[in-house]
Amino acid sequence: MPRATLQSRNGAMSLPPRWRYDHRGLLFGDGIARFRDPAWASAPLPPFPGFVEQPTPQSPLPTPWTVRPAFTDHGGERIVRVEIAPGTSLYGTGEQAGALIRNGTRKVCWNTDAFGYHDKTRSLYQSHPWVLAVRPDGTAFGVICETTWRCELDLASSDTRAILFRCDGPSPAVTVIEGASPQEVVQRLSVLTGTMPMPPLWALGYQQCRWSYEPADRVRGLAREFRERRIPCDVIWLDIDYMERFRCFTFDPDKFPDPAGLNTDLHAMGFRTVWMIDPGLAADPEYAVYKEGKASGRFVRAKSHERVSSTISDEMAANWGLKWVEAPRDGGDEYYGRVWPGACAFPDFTKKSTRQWWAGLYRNYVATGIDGVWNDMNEPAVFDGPHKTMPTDNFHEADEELGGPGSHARYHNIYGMEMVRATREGIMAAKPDVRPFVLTRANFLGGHRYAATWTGDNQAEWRHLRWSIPMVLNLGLSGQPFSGPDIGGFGNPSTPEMFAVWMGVGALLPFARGHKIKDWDGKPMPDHEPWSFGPIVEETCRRALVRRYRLLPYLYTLFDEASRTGMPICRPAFFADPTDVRLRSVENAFLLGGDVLVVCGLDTLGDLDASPSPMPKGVWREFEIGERGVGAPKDGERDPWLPRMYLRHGAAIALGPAMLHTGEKPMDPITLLASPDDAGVARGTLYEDSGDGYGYTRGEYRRSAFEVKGDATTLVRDRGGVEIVTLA
Ligand code: MIG
Repeated sequence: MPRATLQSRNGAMSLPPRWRYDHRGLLFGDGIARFRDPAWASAPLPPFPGFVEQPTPQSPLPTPWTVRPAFTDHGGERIVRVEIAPGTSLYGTGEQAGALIRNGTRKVCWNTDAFGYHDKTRSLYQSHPWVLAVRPDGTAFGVICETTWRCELDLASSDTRAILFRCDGPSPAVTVIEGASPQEVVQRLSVLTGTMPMPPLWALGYQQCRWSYEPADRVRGLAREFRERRIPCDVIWLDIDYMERFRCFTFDPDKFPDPAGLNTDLHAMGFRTVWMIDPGLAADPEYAVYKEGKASGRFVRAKSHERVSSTISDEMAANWGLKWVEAPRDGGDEYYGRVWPGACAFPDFTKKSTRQWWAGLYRNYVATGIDGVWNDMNEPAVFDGPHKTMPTDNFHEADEELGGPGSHARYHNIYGMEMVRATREGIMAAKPDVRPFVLTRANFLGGHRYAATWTGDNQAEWRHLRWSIPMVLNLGLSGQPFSGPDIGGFGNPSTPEMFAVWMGVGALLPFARGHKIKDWDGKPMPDHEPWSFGPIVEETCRRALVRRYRLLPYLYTLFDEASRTGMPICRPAFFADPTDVRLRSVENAFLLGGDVLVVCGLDTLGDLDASPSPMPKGVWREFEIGERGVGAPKDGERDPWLPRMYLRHGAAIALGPAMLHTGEKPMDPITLLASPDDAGVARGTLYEDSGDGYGYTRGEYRRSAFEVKGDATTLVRDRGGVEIVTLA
């Protein structure tokens, strides 16, 4: 029985709590067990929306089973404590700035529009009540605190021998995942939370964004400039200013009089387009979408004091000091919050019928040739709301599938996830033959099933550039493999050097998009395109993107793996050897898949004082990828701004030709880059399909495990050649 004291949210210390253990625990699959507070055992367990489906118990716990959460109540919160052995390294916790290793940090799961965030910011845009723990011996476990309510992940308690969760709302069930390695735990997490569906190949290309490219002719000019300068790019993004007075699903008649024509022109140049849609709908009786929504009662309701909570009796609520207010099913008025268009109403995405209505709005919209959708501000961000969001006593009509009618306090953290779920369904219904692409700012554990993400409004500062890597890594360790930062930094002007270095790093992260804020210091922000900083930076950007495009066959293979197994695309260096504790906090280097190690020079990351990070054991051979040549870099030929790349001993990866966009030509010929092991053999995998559509679900793909030995390979392809380059 742990004797540590507990600190409550206001910092007060109290007597050692009385911890309760679930001595039953139930096994839900290989290494997956669920526990409940025995004092809550008679309360119905609400569904947990992070899961694909609510798991069913398979058997009692096997013995031995070491990780057993303890439960208590304290200061009106439900507290879960999971003991950790000394030397345990903690990761996950979703989206948070700062160090890769999360020991000593606190995070509050409460989706927040966190403009200007930094490493002390407790709540960013997404919530993942999930901690991954890697023991000193390299075995691992993970803990899911099954709540959608506000929840603090306290890894900095005076009780440092424990992971603590402090939750609002009813006592959560807690799922523990055991594994022989962190890789196994992360893959088992995806058994519960699902995997990312395969995106279209074009979404792996470089993407150019800014707030906002306008009017339409500027967008055309931007597209032409990419092609004229021969800088690879697949996607151009349209931020809010394309809308008519910020009304979603409309186009400004002066600036964007012919969106279909614009999309056609961009498609002809080999570009795809992604356009923004926000959740807030102008509460303007003349605005058709709002009128329709109001008439059919689609919106979140404002406060009412009656409770309709069905899961907890009044007696239990009083016993455990619960303090929330629930609104009646039929009660209250439409809630209005101020966002871009002024007063807005917000669709209640917790209802299937509302999601279907919302999905239907995309039909005419994407018929203009829009390829992907960007859902922003879906925490939801509300300019005049408490803590920049809705009041917690707003009311959602939520279906039973999510837990039934309840307060915003209960559904806040999944608002964004339920929105992108609807958006994805809408695009799929409108374009049944292509794979949807949705980018979201807010999300929740499991939300990678619906949308990719970016790390929100970062700043053009060296520390933000450095945080890009651990943020993407911890999102990957929390189930979201498809993420990246705003390359160049969203706020503040970038320096030329910072921009070049950021492009080099960003080009090797799963989602690669340059983006920039509209104004700065009351003045319009200067452009931040790859050529905006003169020819030297432009050449570095081109080299960075040539690397990415030639790596696409390997990268696409990693997306295939992530979509089947839940393995992240970018992985922390310690995945190379989880028993090597020296690697636990390496964050200027990361693994791209299992075979490529990317090392960013600390000097290039602006961190001159840090000491160099250790390399994983074994032979890692450096390589460079140029427009034509591939192989070991020669001294004096390296671009000092770009990260170095190393290939694992015994690995072979598939590279494609240089191209300006993914649809320019087939991936021919394939170049196999090999780093032979002591027996002279290198092994790899290549996944190939048509790059879009659903043929791959009907067997129209090829996944080849191949070998390279000398100048021979077992890789078979129908067309195009196979060239072999061996690193000696
Ligand atoms: O209040 O649409 O994070 O990427 O450019 C700002 C304008 C709203 C926030 C997003 C940012 C986007 C911006 N949006």
